[in-house]
Amino acid sequence: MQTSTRNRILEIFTQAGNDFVSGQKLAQLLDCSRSAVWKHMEELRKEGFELEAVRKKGYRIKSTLDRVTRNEIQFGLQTKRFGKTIYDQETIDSTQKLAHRLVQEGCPDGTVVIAEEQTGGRGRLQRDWYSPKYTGIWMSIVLRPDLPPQMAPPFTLIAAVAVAQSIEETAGVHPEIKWPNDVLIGGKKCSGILTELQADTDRIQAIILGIGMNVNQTVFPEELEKTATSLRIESGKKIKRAVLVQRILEKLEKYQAIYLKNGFAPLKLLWESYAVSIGTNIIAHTLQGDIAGRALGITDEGVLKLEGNDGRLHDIYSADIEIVAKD
Ligand code: BTX
Repeated sequence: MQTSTRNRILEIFTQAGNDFVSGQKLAQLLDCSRSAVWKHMEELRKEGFELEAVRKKGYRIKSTLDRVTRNEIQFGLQTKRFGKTIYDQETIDSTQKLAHRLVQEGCPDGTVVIAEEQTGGRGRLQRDWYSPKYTGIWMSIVLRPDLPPQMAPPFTLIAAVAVAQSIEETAGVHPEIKWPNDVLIGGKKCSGILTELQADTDRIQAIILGIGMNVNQTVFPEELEKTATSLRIESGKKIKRAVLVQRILEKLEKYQAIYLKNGFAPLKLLWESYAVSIGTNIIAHTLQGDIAGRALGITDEGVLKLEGNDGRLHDIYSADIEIVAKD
């Protein structure tokens, strides 16, 4: 079956929600014969969709598993481009690595690489990212905006907003964003974002947004016990990961469009509503050394403004932020 037909069928069922769609209606919407509809449905069944077919009512797709497969994500996804191409894997070293390769092969804007488990998941500066099987979201999204490289940094902040909002809507807990790339609940990290770039001197080739999120874990290894948390621990609920992925993709598509049209300023307000480190005393651990002071805010370019304890103003482009005290 052609990808466009497949995506169209999934869109029709997404709109129908829990309702049945008759064979006749499908034939009409797809502009094909009833027997072609039947063939398409059989192909979907072979792909692993659980289909209910009831005489005189039609078809309905059931989604029951907590898996982050292409099928589970695309059924219910309300986007135009994001997540229309998905590479799903049971086990992978790092979704970032595969995404980088796909960029070289010319994959489209909004391509997603997702895995049930990563054996070599990584954070910034090649730090390890713990990615156990069937419990979290380990995905990379390829963005291909037509922009110069200096406009890339706000994408980390935009992704953090998309992640925080999706958590709020799905788990009903209030997350906070710690500049630039951590999403916390109650001071503990539940999600991290890794933004990587492939670019020429004047044009972005692709932004590869790596999103890691602890969703249904109930325990963590000793070294992360004090600093990490999951949505399940915080909300007491088991969360369907594919639904979270759908919300993140929908918001990212929307916010990328806003950024391309109006810049970062309108999104900055949204980011600030989740920001935990602004207005507090912090230590910025940068590659050039530590700077202690007060975080004043971020610029329209996503740069952190820090007033050092000696009164000097600093522009921080990249750092690990330690929150010292809240006023
Ligand atoms: P980061 O460098 O800000 O954070 C990494 C640090 O976070 C680690 O050194 C460790 O202390 C802590 N940590 C490791 N794993 C977890 C976890 N599961 N939960 C909470 N804390 C943890 C953050 O980097 C960016 C992480 C991006 C991960 C995604 S997953 C999909 C994609 N593929 C890939 O290899 N990386 C990205």
